[in-house]
Amino acid sequence: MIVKNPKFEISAVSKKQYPSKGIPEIVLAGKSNVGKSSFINTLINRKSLARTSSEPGKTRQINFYNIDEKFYFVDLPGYGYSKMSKQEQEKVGKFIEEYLFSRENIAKILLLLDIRHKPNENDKLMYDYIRSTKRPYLIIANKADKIAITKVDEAVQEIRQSLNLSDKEIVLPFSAERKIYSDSVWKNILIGVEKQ
Ligand SMILES: Nc1nc2c(ncn2[C@@H]2O[C@H](COP(=O)(O)OP(=O)(O)OP(=O)(O)O)[C@@H](O)[C@H]2O)c(=O)[nH]1
Ligand SMILES: [Mg+2]
Repeated sequence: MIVKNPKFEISAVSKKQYPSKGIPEIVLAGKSNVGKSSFINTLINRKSLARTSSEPGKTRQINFYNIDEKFYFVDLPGYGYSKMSKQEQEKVGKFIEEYLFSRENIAKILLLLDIRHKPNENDKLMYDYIRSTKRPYLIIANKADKIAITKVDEAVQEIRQSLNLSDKEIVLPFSAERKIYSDSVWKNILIGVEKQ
């Protein structure tokens, strides 16, 4: 898809701050530093609309990016960022849960994983949680530029096995750094937008 006019719309930490336009929402979930904000920038061809950092813990609120009035990319704070205080982690966890569980507009949840690593305990918890919301979801194996192209299929298979995925569940490789595999990712996102 060619995005013409992506805009940051609002940061939210509670329901009353969510946008009220009623357009579908494509949500980015995953551990800190896995590349959720970079993913958005890469797909929409903007260098830094979503704020990114090599330090984990950059995104601290729920950020809504309006994509040509067609849908929102919703950038969530990452989990597993140990430098955040326990109290702060709990607070962030609660508003993420509230959003994921109550928001009617969610068209699809994208769980980002690092293609180089097996999902850890937190990733597994998030995966289970996403399933429990009964929303459509898609797993993205990001940072595919970090491994040899000949190893990509194998790495995807390992992720599938460690999450015990069925044939119906989709895992797509991606690289926010090099913008490879973006066609199939766009296709899958747009199916979600249209279905909502
Ligand atoms: N090599 C490589 N680096 C990436 C890729 N995607 C993201 N990065 C890098 O990973 C770091 C973290 O990226 P962010 O997009 O800020 O990660 P995030 O998931 O939004 O992190 P939080 O906001 O802390 O939850 C940055 O230094 C990015 O440049 C990728 O596909 N390949
Ligand atoms: Mg971020």
